[in-house]
Amino acid sequence: MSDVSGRVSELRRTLEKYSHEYYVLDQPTVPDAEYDRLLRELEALEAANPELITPDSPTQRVGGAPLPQFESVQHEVPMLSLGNAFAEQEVEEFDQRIRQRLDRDEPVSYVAEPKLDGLALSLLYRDGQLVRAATRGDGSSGENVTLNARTIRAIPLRLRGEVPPLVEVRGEVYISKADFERYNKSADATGGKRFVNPRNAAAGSLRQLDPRLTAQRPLSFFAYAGAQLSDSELPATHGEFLQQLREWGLPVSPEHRVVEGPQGCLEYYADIGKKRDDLAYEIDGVVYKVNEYVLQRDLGFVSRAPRWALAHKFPAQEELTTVEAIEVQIGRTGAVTPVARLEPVFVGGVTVTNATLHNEDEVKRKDVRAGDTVVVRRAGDVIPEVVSAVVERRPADSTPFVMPTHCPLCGSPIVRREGEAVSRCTGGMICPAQVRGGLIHFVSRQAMDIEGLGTQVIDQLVTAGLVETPADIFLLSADQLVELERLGEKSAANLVAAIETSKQTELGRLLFGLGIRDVGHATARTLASYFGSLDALLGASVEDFEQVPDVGPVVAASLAAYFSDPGNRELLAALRAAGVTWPEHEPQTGPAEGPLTGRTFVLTGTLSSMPRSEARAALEALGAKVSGSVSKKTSGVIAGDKAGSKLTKAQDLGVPVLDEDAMAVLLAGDLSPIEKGD
Ligand code: 9MJ
Repeated sequence: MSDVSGRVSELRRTLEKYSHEYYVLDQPTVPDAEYDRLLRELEALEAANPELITPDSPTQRVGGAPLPQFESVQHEVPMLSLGNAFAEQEVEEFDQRIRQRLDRDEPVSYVAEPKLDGLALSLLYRDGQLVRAATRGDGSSGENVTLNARTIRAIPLRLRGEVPPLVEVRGEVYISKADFERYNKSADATGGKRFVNPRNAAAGSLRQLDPRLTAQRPLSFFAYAGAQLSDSELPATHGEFLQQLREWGLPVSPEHRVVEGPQGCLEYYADIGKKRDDLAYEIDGVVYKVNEYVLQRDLGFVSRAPRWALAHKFPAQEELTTVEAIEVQIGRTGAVTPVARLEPVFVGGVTVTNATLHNEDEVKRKDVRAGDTVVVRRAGDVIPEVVSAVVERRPADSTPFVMPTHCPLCGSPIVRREGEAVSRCTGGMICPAQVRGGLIHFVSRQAMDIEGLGTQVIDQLVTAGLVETPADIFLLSADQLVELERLGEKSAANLVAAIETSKQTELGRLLFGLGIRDVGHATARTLASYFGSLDALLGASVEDFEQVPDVGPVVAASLAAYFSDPGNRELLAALRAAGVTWPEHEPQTGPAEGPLTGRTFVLTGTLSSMPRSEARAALEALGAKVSGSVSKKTSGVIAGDKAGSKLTKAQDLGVPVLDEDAMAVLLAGDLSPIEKGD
């Protein structure tokens, strides 16, 4: 028995250590699978020995039946709100008010913290044990969400080290951007309800009456304040207290910093603003707090907000506006994108007049209509999008969006292939939108890189009938260009020079510029170095293309279709005739010869024996090709931990699925794992 109880204690200690490394130190030392394995072992031991179960055991996070309603909790110390500022000047004024009140000339130290956009939570620890969790509510009383908070692994059930008998910790429950995306993706796949934004996701998840539902939501937590602590239990500064919280085992944002004066605050604001898109979670601004607790006390409160803190918000990333119309845009590949024309609105720091609606299904899913009041979002440099329509404000006579049946520009039919999300104009090169898009792409930086040939000049050249195909660009003269509106002699001469320079190019740039479906600039470069010359590409078959690293059956088919099309071959001949040149070399020697020559494998999931790159190199060294997508011709799919859709596809197609042991057999040159039926 004592052996069992010893193992139980050891498992709990180890599991707590792993959680701490993961959530507090942000330095996991073992894969999730190891954590899960130990947790299952502990669960089994506790099931066989129920007398060993303690409330702070990591197995006891989810428990209890759904509540009929949340109990109300009176906050012993009110949970305050924060004064808001948007402008720099308001930050200066905040600091001035503080120094005036403190009658102080020298600069004040502040702790600057990211302002998380989630839901505020109070955690009460008695003798180090979590005994109560409550939402902020109206600040005086909130809801008792203890059972739900216990399911959040970032919240310790027990604090570490020396802890005062009573500690209240406050912080923010949030969902990381990645978890939010993942959740919505899986909601889409299962027909579940999506979350509108990470904040709603966090709030909605924490306020579930059934803790088992909360447990399934990927909630996280950062601590940023304490309450109910006596002076002797507190360090002198807030900066030190945040460190104390970390030592107690609570996750604290690593982004906080001690800064001097309003200048330091503003520098921090600018720095975080730059990092914002790269942070794992959403923030809506920063919070400045006077660092020294004696000064905080002297400053006190005004109405419900502390005088010693200020929330400096970023410009709103979501605003309301109205949709004036929904129009469609035709891209260079003919893709038809519905776009909402908006009543101009200032959001995310710029004025937005258009927002993409992505595709037909997306418009249907959001049911956005002309005349609707909508929530528009612009986050960072991401293109603005319509988040949702406010149905209550919908005009009575509104009608749902209908995808046009014909291209508004060339009149060709718009079709949507089965299984695809995009609708496409079938006009090809008779569609001016596709011609224009193709030309803009052709001259772009990663393609032919013709400086001075912007969208406006291209529009003028097309309208004037001077350019129909990319090859025509290289036949333009300065005399022709001067005829264009707004193009002076100097600009015309510069443009002719830029066009001339661009003729000496690289095969990869040209290939990318052609705009072959599914061929991005990385693939274009790989193709160029693999084949070495345009003639080698013109002579290649689908099978040849499939031999190229990273080229799967879909891309190979696009390439074969492109290079066999007479119009495209004519264009390439015209480009060569117009003087476009590039260095060429012999085709790369094929893959290594070995027992796996002629076999294609797909790697998926996480391998535990070696990194994927190593497995790939080992397979290729034996002559195999490693592809990114599964087809009937795939010889085998090697599936590691958490393999996803590729594994499912292999099973559907009857392609052999290999585990890591089978891969080891294969790497020893033994083909038995992929030899079916014998
Ligand atoms: C957030 N939301 O990130 C406070 N907050 O401090 C931070 N909120 C706060 N501090 C006192 N970092 C009241 C609210």
